[in-house]
Amino acid sequence: MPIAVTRAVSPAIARCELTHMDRGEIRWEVAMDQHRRYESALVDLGFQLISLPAESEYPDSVFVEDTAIVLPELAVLTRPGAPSRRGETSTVAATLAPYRSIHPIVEPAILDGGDVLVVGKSIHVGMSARSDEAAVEQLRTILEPHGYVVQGVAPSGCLHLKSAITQVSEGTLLYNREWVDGALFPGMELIEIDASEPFAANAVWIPDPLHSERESSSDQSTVIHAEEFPKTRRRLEDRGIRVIPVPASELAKAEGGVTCCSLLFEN
Ligand code: CIR
Repeated sequence: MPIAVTRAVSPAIARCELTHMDRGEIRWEVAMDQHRRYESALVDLGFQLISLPAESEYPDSVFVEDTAIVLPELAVLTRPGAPSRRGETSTVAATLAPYRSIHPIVEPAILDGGDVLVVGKSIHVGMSARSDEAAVEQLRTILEPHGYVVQGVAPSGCLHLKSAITQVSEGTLLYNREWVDGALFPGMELIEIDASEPFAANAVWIPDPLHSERESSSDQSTVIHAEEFPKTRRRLEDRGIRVIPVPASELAKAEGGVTCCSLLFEN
């Protein structure tokens, strides 16, 4: 059964890291409610949910994506770029240990999972303020023996690479041309977000066979996407992609998108 690791929203979320946004009021109850609906969407898609308890000492700990990269062969434990987030990884390591061997990124390298876009055996790493060339080197050492090719790409104007571009079907990426150069992803079809929805490039792709347990298997690709972006949603649907919209406005104020809130993998 496919597994989704999530973590409840920290009661300290109001003290989250912010890079490109001004601080607005984040209502914890609303964020929790939206997060539960995100978890329900994953369960409805056939995932076994491992929902970790909230961590009051780590404001950003709901964004579990940043702490690990889980591949079929192993898991990489990150060393988050924000010092306030480094302590988030230990409970994630313990959670993943029954399923994968754990390979940590070590000092002085920094890496946030939100910067790591895995497309088949190609791993694109955003050279953002949160991830660096030293991490790319360490990833190469860990992953090249398993046939992966790791390369750095430079997004601009956004927090992470996956704020700018995510995979939405086997051969298709959804992207914001203002934040990343689509030409860096040759061989992939590209869907542009609607320009009025700059944060809409972040979608959670549910690849087969991950969702085939409960769903009747079909060629149609499925993504979870923030319901606040209807124009981009229409673009996805026009390309035959099935979109499961979830409310994600409250954690967006913490610069979090839908991919940030889970780690998905096959058992
Ligand atoms: C941070 O700045 O680390 C959090 N406030 C937001 C992290 C979002 N994570 C992600 O895009 N993967």
